[in-house]
Formats: sequence, C-alpha cells, structure tokens
Amino acid sequence: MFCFQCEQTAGCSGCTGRAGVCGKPADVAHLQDELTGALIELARLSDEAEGVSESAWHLVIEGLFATVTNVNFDGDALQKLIDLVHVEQAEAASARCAEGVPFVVSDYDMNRVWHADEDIRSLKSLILFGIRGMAAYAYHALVLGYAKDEVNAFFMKALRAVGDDAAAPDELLAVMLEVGEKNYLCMEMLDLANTATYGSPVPTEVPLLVEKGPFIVVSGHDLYDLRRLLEQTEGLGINIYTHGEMLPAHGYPELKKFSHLKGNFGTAWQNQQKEFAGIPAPVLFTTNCLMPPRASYRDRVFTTGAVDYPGLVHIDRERDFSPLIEMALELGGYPEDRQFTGINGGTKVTTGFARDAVLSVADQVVDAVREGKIGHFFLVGGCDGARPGRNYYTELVKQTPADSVVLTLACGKYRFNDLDLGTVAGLPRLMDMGQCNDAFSAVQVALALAEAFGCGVNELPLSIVLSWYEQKAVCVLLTLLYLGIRDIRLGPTLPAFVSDNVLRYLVETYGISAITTPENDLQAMLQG
Ligand code: SF4
Ligand code: SF3
Repeated sequence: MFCFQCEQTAGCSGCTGRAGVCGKPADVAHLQDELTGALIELARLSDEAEGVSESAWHLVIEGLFATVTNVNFDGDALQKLIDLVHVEQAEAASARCAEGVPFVVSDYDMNRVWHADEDIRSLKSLILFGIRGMAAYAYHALVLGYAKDEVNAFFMKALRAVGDDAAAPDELLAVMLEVGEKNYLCMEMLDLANTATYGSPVPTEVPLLVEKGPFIVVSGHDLYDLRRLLEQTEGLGINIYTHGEMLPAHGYPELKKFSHLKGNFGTAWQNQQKEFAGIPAPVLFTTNCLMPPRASYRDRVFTTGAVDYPGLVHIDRERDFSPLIEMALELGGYPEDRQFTGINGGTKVTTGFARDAVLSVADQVVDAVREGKIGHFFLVGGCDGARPGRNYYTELVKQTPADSVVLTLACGKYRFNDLDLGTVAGLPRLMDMGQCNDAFSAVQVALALAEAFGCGVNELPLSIVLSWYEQKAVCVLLTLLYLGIRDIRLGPTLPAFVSDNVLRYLVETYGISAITTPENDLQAMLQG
C-alpha cells in the first residue's frame, strides 16, 4: 500500500506495508485506490457537454468522502461502492458508444500518480485530497437537499485532471487553485444548508457534565444525523452528548431547542480509545474521525453515512437509530452525574460564535479596535491529531496578549477551548466559530472587518495559524489561498505531499510558513 494523505503518515513520508498509522489495512488502502481510479474513469466518461447525471455525482461525492482519513475501513462497503461506480460507468458509456459495442471496465491506475514526477504527484495530490475534503462538505449539504451544479461539475473536472498523464504543472496548478474557489462555493452552500435548516448559531455555553441516566454520544460533522437522533430519542429519558466536531451543534436554535441535548463528552478525537473504554453508553460516528475501536467498547460503536468499519453496526440511509436507543436504555448510563473536564481542567466550553453572532457586534468590535482596546485577532483553527508538537497550539493561545481575540474552528480547539481567557472590550476573548467548514464564517467576518476599516484582509491586525490533519484542511487551506490570504502559519508539520518546488511556490506567492515556537511566532505576528 501507499498512502500519504494525512499528517500522521509514517515517517512524515508515506504509509506502506501492512497498514497505515490510522489503522487502515493494506487491502482497504488498495480498494480506496481502486475506487478513486474508478471515479476518475467515470469522470472521463461523463460528458461535459451533456452535464453530469445526478446519480453519477451522488456517487462521486459518496466515493470521495469514503476515502477521507478515518472514515471508511470496511473493504466490503468500498467494494460495493466500486461496483456501483462500474454500473454508472457502463451507463455513461452507453450514452456515448455506438449500440452493440460492449463496455469494458478499465479503471485508472492510481500508481501512475503515486509514481509520477515529484511535482506532478504533489499537485495531483493537492487536487485529489482537496476534493476528498470538499466531498465531505458537499455530502452534508446534500443530505439537507442542497447541491450546486458548478461544484458537482468541478468534482468531475478535478478527477479528470488527476487522471491526466499528460497534464503540465501549470494546468494542474490552475486546477489546484480552482479547488479553493469551488470549495468556497461548497462551504457557502453548506453554511446556507445548515443555517436555513437549523437557524443561525448563537453563543452557547456547553457543560462537560454527563447527567445520570441513559445517554448516547454522537461524533462527527453531520447535523442531520444529530437532528434525527434527537427526534427519535425525545421523551425517552435518553440524553444526547456531542463529541468532537459535533460540539458546535449546541449553538443552532433548531437543535438546542431539544432539552435532552445536554452537553459535550470527551476531549480530542485521538483520545477516543481511552475515553470510550468505560462509558455505559453507545457512540454514533457520523463522519471522521473514527479510530479502530478497541475490544473493550467496540460493541457500543455504531456508524452511519459514509463511515464504516468491519463488524460494527451501520445505520443505513433511513437513519433508524433503534439499535442505539435500545442499547442506551439497556446500559442505563451513570448512576450519578459525572463531571468531566477538558484537557486544561475546565468544566465547560462555549460555542456558537458563527458569522451572524460575531457580526451582530461588529460595531462594538470596530470601535474597540479604533480605541486601541483590541490590539490583535488570531484565528487558530484546524484539525487535532496525536503527534507531539500540537501543544504548540495550547501554548500559543495561552500566551496571546490580554487585548487580543482568539477565533477558533474545527477540532483543534480541544487543545484550549476549556481555558478561561476572560473578556476584552466586553467580548469573550475566545470565540468558537464552529466546525472546519465554518471557515466560511471566519472568512465572512474577516471580509466584513476589512470593509469596515477600508482595507484588505491582509492589512487587518489578524494572524492565521492553522493545524492540519486530514483532507478537509487541504480544501480549506486552498480556499484561503484562493481568497488571496497571505502569511498563514501551518503545522504541526508540513504535508508529505507538498514537493520542494510546490512549497517554494506557496511560500513565494502566499507567504505560507511552518510554525516554529509559540514565543517566536507570537512576536512575529504581533509585529505584523
Ligand atoms: Fe497513513 Fe494517513 Fe493514509 Fe492512514 S490516512 S494510511 S495514517 S497517510
Ligand atoms: Fe477534525 Fe478529524 Fe480535521 Fe473537521 S474531526 S477537523 S481532524
């Protein structure tokens, strides 16, 4: 196997051998390559002029999402997807070929990408991993009934570029930047889908206390799954706790109205094997990041949507959560309330500072900056992960000056979201804007502030420090570059799939740099 798509890749260069660091076995990695190759062939067969058929782009979104890190470890589920892509290929081919000419399956061989010239491999990887992340966002929008032709057509274009053996670096670079552009549209669509369905998030305090009695823990990004679970558990005496990227759900009016949505359980996703071991409750995974469950709790883990793991119960498209409900009632939860803490010992966190909430106090923010009460904004966002070195983000946030505001999003915030940073100019110093896709919210706030000050985003007293782990971070980073945002700091390590030449281009064009130490970086950022 060969896979180097995430930050924890073996030796910072690539997972090979019998399994990846994430636990993905070699046969599953091969099937993910086969699925990607089949999608590339489907994209080639789909006629650009005729437009992409609905069933084809549904499958493309689902197939790409299934290959995101920590999503699908199930060979049988991946084989089913490959078979479906082949059916779709045959249909696309029959629309093009003369009658009676048999269709022969010939999927693109991904080894041609993995063994290509270093820069070509790098650019194709940025495109492929970017659209994998983007597919996850498109999937969440789609379950709420939102889709965009422009986004769907681009998945096909990008897949064709990955499978184009003759593509020149310049052509690939253009497609790579277009990933950023189309992902912006995709995040905008998901923002609309979420806010139109569940309302605009409002600042909300979330306890880390688990009340006595039956409960269910729900992890991942899919708000639709949470909503269905809340509906199906209403009045049953079962409480619901978010985990990981589901935390921002507490801010949405149409979700927080369920009184049995109680709080958040657990710290960072990579602590799940320890934290799930003893809980008397089932856990539902709606997206990444699922780790191979240990025997001590594997019978209590359920998957749904694009997530799959061999031997675990998968809740199908109808989202009938009865097996979890029965298990929650049977296990009964804790006999007494149990107080948990974040990694810094805090007993509560806050969320819900999405664009509307922040922009509703825009005047206050602008005045505070003009009066010198707020000196700097930091956007510290992105993924968490297991590698040491991520304490950088905790230390950085702890050391930010008292006259600064720290905006955060995605799951990296578990490093510091239980810290009490106090207030500045009557505003909380730490504001959680939501999930990784809510980078859209952060961009809206930055654009609005730039407009209020009559300058560009790069002239604002704003520093962006990102942490990356999986492929959604790739598409979000490409979106920030597409928007012309400069001087982003990236860590904890730079991606293995960025070649020296591509890195040089990113440094020279966008001023991207690797994180160093919290002290050095803070000093540099505050000096502007
Ligand atoms: Fe390795 Fe990451 Fe690929 Fe898993 S997803 S096999 S850890 S590079
Ligand atoms: Fe986290 Fe797995 Fe990336 Fe949505 S949930 S950010 S790592």
